[in-house]
Amino acid sequence: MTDMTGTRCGFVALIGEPNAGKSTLLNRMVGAKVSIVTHKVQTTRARIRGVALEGPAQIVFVDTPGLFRPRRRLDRAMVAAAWGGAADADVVVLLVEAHRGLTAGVAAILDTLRERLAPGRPVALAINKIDRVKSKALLALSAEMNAAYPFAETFMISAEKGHGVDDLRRWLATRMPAGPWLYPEDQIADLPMRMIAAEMTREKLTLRLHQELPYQLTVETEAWEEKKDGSAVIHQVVYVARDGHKGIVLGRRGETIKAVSQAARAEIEDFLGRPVHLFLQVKVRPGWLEEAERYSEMGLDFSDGNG
Ligand SMILES: Nc1nc2c(ncn2[C@@H]2O[C@H](COP(=O)(O)OP(=O)(O)OP(=O)(O)O)[C@@H](O)[C@H]2O)c(=O)[nH]1
Ligand SMILES: [Mg+2]
Repeated sequence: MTDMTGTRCGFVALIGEPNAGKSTLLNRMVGAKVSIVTHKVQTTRARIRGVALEGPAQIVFVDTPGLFRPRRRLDRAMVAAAWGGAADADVVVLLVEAHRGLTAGVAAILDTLRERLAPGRPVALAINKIDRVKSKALLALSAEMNAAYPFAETFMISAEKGHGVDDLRRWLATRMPAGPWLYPEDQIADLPMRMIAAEMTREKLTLRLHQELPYQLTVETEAWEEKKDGSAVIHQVVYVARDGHKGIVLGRRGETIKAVSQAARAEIEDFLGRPVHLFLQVKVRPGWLEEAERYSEMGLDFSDGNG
């Protein structure tokens, strides 16, 4: 048992524009893939907690959906979830892409931070993807960002390669309030396994499908059965909004869904460390983007999508 005197524990919200690298950073901090990552925008849909330890501190990282101007119900619910994560955090880390700099989207986030965040709540700047730019550009961007907002600290990182991530974690640890740890020492995520497994399948679908289609689908774990031999039998449903989408998800002779199923199964097996039998079913459900139950399955608040 760890000596629990002098422990610290708190929440760190990772916010930023879609594709900034928030989920990549969360996984890097936790040391395991608990949040899905793709090269496409709007991958993360809900708040995902990952737990990291740094000396006497337990840091609960909260990955959030990207912040952008929401148009549709799902957009609005995602953006509301992200701001909710920021409001509840002890420290906010704003991720900005080094090669894109202070975009209109980043400026809009800074405006909202000024309006919404409790005074005195520290916000750290993490300039991410530094592997993509020259160091001279980084200094200019850091100066520009710090002129625009009073950041508590600035870090230059590559979430993907790991540069600067340890420094950031150490600094965050010192900012955590004193208090007992919220999670057992060996816990790395706070998301039901059924949902993690559904997210892994959604990642494989997102990577394989083009354009708007990934936005128009959602994956739910319907049944999970533990077998005596230690394996798990998992049934998932892929909900699509249109008949035509079903054919695309299945692919010619079911090739697409088969490949997705194999890739997802491998990843779920890897995460669980035991054999998995994964069964995917595609269902057409035209109104799913307006169904409260689909939102709660994703971990979102349906009413946040109103207005
Ligand atoms: N070159 C480079 N690419 C990175 C880095 N960090 C993340 N990426 C890539 O950026 C893309 C987006 O990463 P995500 O972690 O999914 O971004 P996100 O901010 O969670 O995106 P949303 O969930 O859509 O808001 C992926 O293709 C990552 O591999 C980095 O440090 N360097
Ligand atoms: Mg993400």
